Amino acid sequence: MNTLTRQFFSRALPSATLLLGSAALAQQTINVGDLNSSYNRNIWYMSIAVIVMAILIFVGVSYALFYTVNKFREDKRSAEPEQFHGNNRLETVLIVVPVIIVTIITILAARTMAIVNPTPKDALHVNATGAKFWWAFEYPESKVQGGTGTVTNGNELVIPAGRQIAITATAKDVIHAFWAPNLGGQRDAIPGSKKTWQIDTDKPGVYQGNCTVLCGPSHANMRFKVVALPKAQYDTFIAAAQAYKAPAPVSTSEKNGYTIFMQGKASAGAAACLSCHRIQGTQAAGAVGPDMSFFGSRNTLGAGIYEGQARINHIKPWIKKCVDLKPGCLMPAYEKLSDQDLGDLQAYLLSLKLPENASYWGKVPVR
Ligand code: HEC
Ligand SMILES: [Cu+2]
Repeated sequence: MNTLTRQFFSRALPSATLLLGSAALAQQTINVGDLNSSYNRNIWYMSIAVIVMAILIFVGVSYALFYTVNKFREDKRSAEPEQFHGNNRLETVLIVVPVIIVTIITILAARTMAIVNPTPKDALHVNATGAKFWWAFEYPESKVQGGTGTVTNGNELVIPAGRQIAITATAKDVIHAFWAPNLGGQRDAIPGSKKTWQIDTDKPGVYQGNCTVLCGPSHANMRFKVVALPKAQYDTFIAAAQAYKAPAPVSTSEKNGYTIFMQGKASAGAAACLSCHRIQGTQAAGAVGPDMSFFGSRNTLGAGIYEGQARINHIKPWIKKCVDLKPGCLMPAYEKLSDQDLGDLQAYLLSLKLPENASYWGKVPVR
């Protein structure tokens, strides 16, 4: 058995958990049976009811079968059985019983949908927009202090634990789909359409999400993280994010990175990054690529394909030519920028940090 198969049997199967990731990438498990989410709980309770009914039916039918076979065994009754056509009573039973069963399942399903679908009044609203091959998460209720627009983050969705989150999904280019299995059901993100539904979890932690519609060559690389913080920590995060103004570049390296980001570098044929990326508190307001406002406080690169140290190691190669790291990546290559310039851009981007008490990584366990 190879490692992956062994892991599948030892970890994935017993807990109904699918294994995500490969040797090169950080491993994280996704679990559609995570009962810390009210959505998953409601579906699970309904499934139990249906499974119990199925077991009762199985036992009943098996009993009737064995009873009949035994009762009419040939050695007990050697005479030819009585011949008849039709049995109204039996036929009525065989119609009425399944109708009752199907009606009960229909009522259960309708009830579950009625519980799970309406948006609760006190839900926190988040807009999730899919684009090839990344996610924008925008908090329409959290206006930027003293500026225009609302708090936005790229590829990392921060939510409070213990509260319903109303996700409104849409897409910029083709159909994508939002799914964070531990937190609830999957929904399509369709250009020109807005769909709202709920996710939630009682348990603070970092959860895995993915685009689940084949949207192009990097569909499987269109990942995201959901970081569920305890309420007080979430409040600190969102308040700091509203008040956030990108720190001014300090070192010479950061200053050069800042200049290239805002103005490009004509001698290296480099277009300014600000036309596609936003940094809150600067003139950069592009929305073609992920928001970079707190890039230094994030832990992923390329919509979740690199994490932690691997992420830092891949920032320069990413800027230089991201299609080499991610098939179909729509960010232009910056191959003519010198290694120094790439390092300076990296230094500037990593300096874009939330205040330490408001940063959200490392505060809750990865689930
Ligand atoms: C034409 C638009 C465009 C320009 C110009 C552009 N980018 Fe991007 N950038 C993108 C897109 C689109 C993505 C998302 C690609 C993906 O993940 O598939 C991206 C992603 C990134 C990421 C990864 C973000 C994350 O958290 O995953 C970094 C870092 C980045 N760009 C840096 C830069 C820098 C630095 C420049 C300027 C030198 C720049 N970009 C110029 C469109 C652009
Ligand atoms: Cu997608």
